[in-house]
Amino acid sequence: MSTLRLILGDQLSDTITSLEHLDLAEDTVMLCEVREEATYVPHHPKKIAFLFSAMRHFAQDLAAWGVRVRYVPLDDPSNTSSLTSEVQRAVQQIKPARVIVTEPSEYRVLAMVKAWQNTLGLPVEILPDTRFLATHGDFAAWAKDKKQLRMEFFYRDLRKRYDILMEPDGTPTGGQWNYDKDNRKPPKAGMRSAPRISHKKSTMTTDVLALVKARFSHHFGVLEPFYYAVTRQQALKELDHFIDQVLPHFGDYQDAMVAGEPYLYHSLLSSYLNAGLLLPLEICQKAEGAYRAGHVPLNAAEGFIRQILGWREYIRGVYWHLMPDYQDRNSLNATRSLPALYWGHPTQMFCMYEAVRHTRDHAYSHHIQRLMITGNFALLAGLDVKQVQDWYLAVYSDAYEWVEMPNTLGMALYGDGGVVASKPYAASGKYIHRMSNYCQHCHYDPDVMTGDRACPFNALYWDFLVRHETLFRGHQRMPYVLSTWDKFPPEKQNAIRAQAALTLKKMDEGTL
Ligand code: FAD
Ligand code: DLZ
Ligand code: SF4
Repeated sequence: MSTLRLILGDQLSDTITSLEHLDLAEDTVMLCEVREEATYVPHHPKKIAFLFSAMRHFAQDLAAWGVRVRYVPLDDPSNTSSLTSEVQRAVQQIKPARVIVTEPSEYRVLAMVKAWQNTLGLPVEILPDTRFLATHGDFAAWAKDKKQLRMEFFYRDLRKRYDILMEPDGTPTGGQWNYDKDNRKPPKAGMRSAPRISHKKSTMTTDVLALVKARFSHHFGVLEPFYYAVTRQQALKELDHFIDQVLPHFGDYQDAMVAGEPYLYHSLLSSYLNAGLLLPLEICQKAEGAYRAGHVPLNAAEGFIRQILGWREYIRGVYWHLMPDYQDRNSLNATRSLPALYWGHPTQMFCMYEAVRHTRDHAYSHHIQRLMITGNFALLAGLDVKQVQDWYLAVYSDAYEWVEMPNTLGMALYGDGGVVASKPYAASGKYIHRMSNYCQHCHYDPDVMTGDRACPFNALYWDFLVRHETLFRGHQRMPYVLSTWDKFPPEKQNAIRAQAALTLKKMDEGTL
């Protein structure tokens, strides 16, 4: 039966289910670069270039294996600009008997694909995405009857199921499930990022860079230099480099931040993983292999594996379990407009400047910058949850709604009321001072609460807790923090709240 098989931009894996039972004589595999997907939020130019170049290289490989490929570049004059209209156009021209697609990773795109059966007038088969390690059914079965969802227990089940860092007697390797207490070291003086590899640009990538420059230069973010891997072979090189050179230090400095060092010991693998160039199980198995070979300490291997086998799968589980209602949550009623400093408007807050600068230059910042700098600031300032989510979705090369939304709405903004985070990740300047060397470069002082030099995080932290005190006084893990506030004399409380109001005013005016 002649089949049109659609591969979406984040489905670039040769094991993707939509390629199973491919008939080389009858079938056509289709990929399309469309304006609608590149602009529904203004994606970072590096992200668009990465995805388009990776899509083109993937299509080239398929064609080399003898597959009939229909590739629609963005600048093809007949390109109709949306996934739906491109599939429609292909069906009219090729006249297949059916369309096959692996389930899109985002609810929005799944809803689009589900409508095709009616609009196209032919069968549209949606296959499961088997690249993830837990199915939607697995997550739903695990979540059923649980009062509170917690990643740790979901992760332990997956460790057992996939036999990762497990001993033959069923106990976790090293006797513990979790080595986080070893993984929160502040940076050492003079600490630098591990050396990184870069990749030679093919003509295909050079063409894509010219296209992205011509069409999307007005989006926030710097396009060149462009050093991303764009093929599976290159992504595998990134993985091997990380395991050999970087992973040994990953655990210790997972939460550290250093001025001028965007990467430290993080893997930079999320963009490749989320687009399908790498698979989660192969990454976890390589990390475990490095530990078993004595090359990597257990706290680093376990800490890293937990991010992928634990957090990544759990986050996806939450998204699909709670969508579509999840997207409308705003449990703290956060509605203040996103300030211009998120788009690079000058600020005297060095930590925010640094996190936004890394984002602009690399379409990347590491987890603690996302959570404890830009995320923490948005939480404390009460920034609009949708605007903040759109920002995270646009600016990071690894961002797709299924992973961005629970991380932003749930983990960073506590907007899901505590599904992802057991308590808000709210912190004052003290935390940032401890975990980074940012404050020594800053106009503000992390030890000062009020006045011109006061670190904005300090007053905003207390103001946030007090704004939501009714909720937090009834929260299992928050009342002890408010008991400190209760001990402040009224004049100190008033001064802090006045400082917070001034800080928000300056933020809105663009003078913070
Ligand atoms: P490493 O620190 O090296 O971690 C290894 C891998 O673990 C990552 O590549 C990633 O695949 C996985 N991982 C780690 N933490 C998480 C997590 N919380 N959720 C899911 N996977 C995780 N990650 C995305 O992939 N896409 C996003 O759009 C995204 N948005 C985020 C928004 C906010 C507000 C926050 C706080 C976190 C977000 N994350 C997102 C999670 C995390 O910050 C990134 O996965 C990580 O920074 C990617 O860099 P890395 O590959 O160097 O990760
Ligand atoms: C993010 C993105 C971009 C920028 N461009 C395309 C594209 O041109 N074609 C495509 O198939 N996918 C693209 N994507 C990914 C989609 O927006 C979306 O995240 C995936 O289809 C998963 O649902
Ligand atoms: Fe950030 Fe405050 Fe430190 Fe400045 S003093 S870098 S604003 S935490």
